[in-house]
Amino acid sequence: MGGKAASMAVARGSAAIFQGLRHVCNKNSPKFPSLACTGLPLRHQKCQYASTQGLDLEEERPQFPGSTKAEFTLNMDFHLPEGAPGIPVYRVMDGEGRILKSSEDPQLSKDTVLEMYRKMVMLSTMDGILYNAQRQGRISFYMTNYGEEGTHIGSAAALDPQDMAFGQYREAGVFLWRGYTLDDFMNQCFSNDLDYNKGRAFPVNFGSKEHNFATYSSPLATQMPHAAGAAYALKRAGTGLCVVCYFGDGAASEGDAHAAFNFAATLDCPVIFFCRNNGYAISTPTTEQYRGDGIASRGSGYGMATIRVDGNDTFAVYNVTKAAREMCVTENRPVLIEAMTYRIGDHSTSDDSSAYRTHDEVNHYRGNSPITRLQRYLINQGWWDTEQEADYREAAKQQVMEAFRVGEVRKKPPLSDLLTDVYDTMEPHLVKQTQHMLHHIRQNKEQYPTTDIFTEEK
Ligand SMILES: Cc1ncc(C[n+]2csc(CCOP(=O)(O)OP(=O)(O)O)c2C)c(N)n1
Ligand SMILES: [Mg+2]
Repeated sequence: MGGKAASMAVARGSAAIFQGLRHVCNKNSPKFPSLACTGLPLRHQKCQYASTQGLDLEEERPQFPGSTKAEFTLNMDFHLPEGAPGIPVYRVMDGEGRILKSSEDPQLSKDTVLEMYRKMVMLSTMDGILYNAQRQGRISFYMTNYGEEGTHIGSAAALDPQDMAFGQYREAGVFLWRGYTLDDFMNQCFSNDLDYNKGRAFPVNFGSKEHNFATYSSPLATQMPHAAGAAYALKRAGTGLCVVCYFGDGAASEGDAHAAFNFAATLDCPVIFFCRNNGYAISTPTTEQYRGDGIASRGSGYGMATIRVDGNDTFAVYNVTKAAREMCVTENRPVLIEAMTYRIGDHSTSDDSSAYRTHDEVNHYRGNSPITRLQRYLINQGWWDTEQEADYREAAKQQVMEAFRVGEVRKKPPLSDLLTDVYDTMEPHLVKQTQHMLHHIRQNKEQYPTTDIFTEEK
């Protein structure tokens, strides 16, 4: 008998022994009426009958430190994920903007819902203008948020503005909700002297201390362990605040995502991991990214409370984020939200998505966008009409264009800021690079309209 066959036989033998014990214990013996053997797994049974037979059932409990919940089984059943039902998608409104169950209506005031809607339209308007500005060569890069406005505004509105936010790059609506102004967006995209990043990051790398939003970092998922750490710090400080950490379906494949989930779960960190599952990581569709049921299916593996939500239903996103926040701050535990949505725009201005998906597919989602759905709700309520819609869209365009005009013509940040804030005293290799740079700039001054060339040249 080969080694494998032999071990199978041993396994079958021990299975038979366990089966026997189970069988004996399940007998309702008239001799022992107090017998508590009701078919419960062996480890739950203090079986008098067994003990009279000299059988120590305690011995048969799984004693492995790796799982404190497991029970023995006599059935060799592999857990096949394809056999499990899909994790349901929570929603509040249907596509026509009708509330499906009154108990789920978040009962937001007219003013609040109008503010949410206006911010979503403003975001989309800004996206259109900055996308075209890149096409005209006026900014170097841009990423639109089309289709994901509901995930941004729905979640942001449910949080405390003091909750620390970490993002990936496609969360401009959260900034907008928190009061980051159109000027702030423009200053960053034009890298001018009012940019909070001092011109050191390319467009879309927003961040603001004032708005409790950590600056984006281009390498995917690096924000996730930072978010877990920040949540741990907030817990230790007893602030009653939580952290929200946005990330994409693609970023969830990074090792940092695993590290963040596991740290947050084992250290009981009050962090909401908010996955924007928009169907793509640039050109890679989710069908090629993973074999499990989305990102939500990973939550219980880490021991996290998890929910999946219709990301195009702004009220559903609001409800789950509000409830997740409550769990985070009252129970000190991480929560995973997977918001199902669709990236309507190209990945970025460096992408042409018609190379890997059809116009029909995109148009299907465009017709069911979160903006359309919330607009239908507003119209159903009698709070909005087509005239107000046209007026607001025009006003939004004017506001964005005005901020654009102002931001575009401002000078660049002082070059003296370029190499500061990292080292206390400048490293020799940076001194050398600075000299090279100054030489180059002196020779090409007209190309560098900064507020100073270098401090000595002011
Ligand atoms: C570590 C790392 N690997 C690869 C990239 C290149 N990259 C930038 S965005 C992106 C796709 C991310 O997709 P997803 O997380 O789903 O976010 P989405 O763009 O869909 O919002 C990739 C692969 C990167 N920035 N960092
Ligand atoms: Mg994605």
